[in-house]
Amino acid sequence: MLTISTGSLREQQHPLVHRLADCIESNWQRHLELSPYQLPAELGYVEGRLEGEKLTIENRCYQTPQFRKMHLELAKIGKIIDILHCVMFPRPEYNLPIFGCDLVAGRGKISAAIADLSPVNSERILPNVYRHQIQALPTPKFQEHRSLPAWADIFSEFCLFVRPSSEEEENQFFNWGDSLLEIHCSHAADALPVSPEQQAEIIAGQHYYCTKQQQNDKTRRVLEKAFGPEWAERYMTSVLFDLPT
Ligand code: BLA
Repeated sequence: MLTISTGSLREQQHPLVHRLADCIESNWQRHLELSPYQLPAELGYVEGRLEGEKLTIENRCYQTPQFRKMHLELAKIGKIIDILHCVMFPRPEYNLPIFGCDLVAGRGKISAAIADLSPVNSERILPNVYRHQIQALPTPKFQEHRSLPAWADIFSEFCLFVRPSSEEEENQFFNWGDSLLEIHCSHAADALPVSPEQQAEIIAGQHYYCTKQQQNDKTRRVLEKAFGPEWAERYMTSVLFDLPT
């Protein structure tokens, strides 16, 4: 069994980023058989400068029998911005949604918190077992829901995108993310492979998901400013949202 050693960057980050990073890894360890996933060399730990501030990126990446790539990325820009980015890409042999989560904290306050299980099958609808379990969760209540940009038609009807306004709301987001992971990892652990026709549809669905996520200009801008446009393009297409083969 591969044990995850907890990193150091999260200790300097917003408490919700730190807690959620630990929670994601603990769900992974509890339910799945992890092996290492090799990111392109030199992109595991990256340092750059953005407007005079140091930008640090720390990547953790694993694979399992059900997931081709499970990626947790933590990034810090000086004392100004903390980011948590997480995506679990299933192997196309399984009809499993893509778990995605992004947390952006600016000057100590979370400005964007998003978590979803996004369907990539041809109907673009979550399997019934998922829907029932998500519907049975306590509905989290937030003062400020944020609206999704135009590229974001990939998310499910359960997608939560908020600006938490208190510690209580941060806890609700944390619990929601933990519950999605618990549901997802426990189903994935006993998933059965689908037919080759369905696999082809799932590959197409994952392609669509990745090409849409690559259109997030807010992510791109941060990376471009620190590392230049070519580096940002390579990072977005080979580390954050690489297409399945
Ligand atoms: C928004 N993502 C953002 C924002 C920044 C980043 C700065 C704007 C925050 C705000 O409006 O308050 C930056 N996110 C990053 C960077 C990385 C990152 C630099 O992950 C990585 C190095 N983004 C994802 C995933 C999802 C996602 C997996 O990476 C969802 C599952 C969503 N991020 C997402 C969305 C927005 C966002 C929907 C809002 C975009 C908008 O309002 O235009």
